[in-house]
Amino acid sequence: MKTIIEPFRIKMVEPIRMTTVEERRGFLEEAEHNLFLIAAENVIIDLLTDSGTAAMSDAQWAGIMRGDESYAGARSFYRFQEKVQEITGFTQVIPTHQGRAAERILFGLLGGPGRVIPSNTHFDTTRANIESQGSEAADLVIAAGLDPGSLYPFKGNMDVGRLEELIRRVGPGQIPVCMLTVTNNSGGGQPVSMDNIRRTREVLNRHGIPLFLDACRFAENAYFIKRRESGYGERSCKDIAREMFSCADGCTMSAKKDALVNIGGFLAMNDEELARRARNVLIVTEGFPTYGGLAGRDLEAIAQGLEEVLHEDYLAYRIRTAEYVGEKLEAAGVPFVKPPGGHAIYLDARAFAPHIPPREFPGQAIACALYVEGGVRSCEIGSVMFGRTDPQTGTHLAPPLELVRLAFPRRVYTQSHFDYVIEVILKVHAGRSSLRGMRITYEPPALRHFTARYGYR
Ligand code: P71
Repeated sequence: MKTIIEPFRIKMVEPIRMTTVEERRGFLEEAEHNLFLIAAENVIIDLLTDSGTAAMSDAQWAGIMRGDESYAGARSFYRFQEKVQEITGFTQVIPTHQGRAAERILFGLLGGPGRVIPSNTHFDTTRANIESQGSEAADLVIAAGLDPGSLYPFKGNMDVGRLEELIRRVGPGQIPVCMLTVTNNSGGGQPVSMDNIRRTREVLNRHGIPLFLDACRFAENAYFIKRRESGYGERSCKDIAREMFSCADGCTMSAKKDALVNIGGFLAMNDEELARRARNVLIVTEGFPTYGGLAGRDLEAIAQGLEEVLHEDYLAYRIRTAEYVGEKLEAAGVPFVKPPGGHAIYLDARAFAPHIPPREFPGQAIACALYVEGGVRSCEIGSVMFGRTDPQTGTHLAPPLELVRLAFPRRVYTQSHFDYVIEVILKVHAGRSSLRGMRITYEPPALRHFTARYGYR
């Protein structure tokens, strides 16, 4: 059959509260145009993030009941550790309450002033954790990864030439670790090819630099490799994922994505000495090494989720969802990052609202309009999230892409929900000439998108 269905039945439902355009205008004003500050109850379709928003399976809920809540050495920890070891091959497994806790521990140990940490593209929390250690976060994605229209199949790839150049310029001694984000979230959820992971590895090997995967969406990346890279079509996604991890020395993981849970993460690696130091930090900030800030039940749910996320029927449905939305937007001439990513559709705000310059946050203006029009909550990934003001000149330094991400919670929304989302996007697109630029009226010192306030120009 050609129709790819949601490969699950629904046995528990959560009602959606409907609101009117007028009500939503009021909610947005109360939130000073920051969608993070809107009560979820006042959102109809919540595509703010795919992080921690998955629906768990019956088997995961059963695991929740089985959770062993012993402080030390809980049975649930051993099940979790075994599953992470099976999929990643890394011997040292350290649970954390979410991805950024793993990042903070890793960069706290390896970062420091003068150090540079390259990646294809660091996500916001990763960049913030690197910069808070006084280190520099360098984004070295290939040129196609910055071209929304390019159909290159692996737009998340690292530019290995630029990586070599960086190593030559700053010296390998200043680069304690190199990251690869799979899939590349800030660049449109685009995958990294196995060939590119290997070539990155080879360059790093020559200079004795370890490679860590930011593995949030490792299963979606594995599925793209299966579908797009020659030689992988007949391999299982689990096998491909194992091969991806086998090229790295460790990983940080937000289990809130491809472990299909609502909270959790881990840091994993082979280096026993580094792991010993990481556990010492963990005990101070997160908890004892067999729970790391999580409940035993959370560890059970992660172990089960890591297994389920690699099921091919699930991944086929997952990737098809973004493709489906992409086909409808393409047909209507709405600009978005092509090909569609694994976990989201990213509208190309520069092309969508070319009359609004980056310093007036075109992505934020579109995100606000999607909310007012249809109660659809999305997330700006552009000048709000990654833009900076030059401290010398006061001019706006725009990131390479101005995007609005509509991220898809896993196993939560059906095809008719997405048909509704498409209708809302098309309506906002039809009225795009009336979108107005915005300005920031308040911003915190770091990660400003979470708490900034806005007004219209
Ligand atoms: C996402 C998030 C979480 C988020 C961020 C900003 C606004 C809303 C929601 C988190 C990631 C990620 C990558 C590649 C590390 C983290 C941190 N993403 N690396 O995409 O995408 O993980 O949230 O568990 O701490 O919405 P954490």
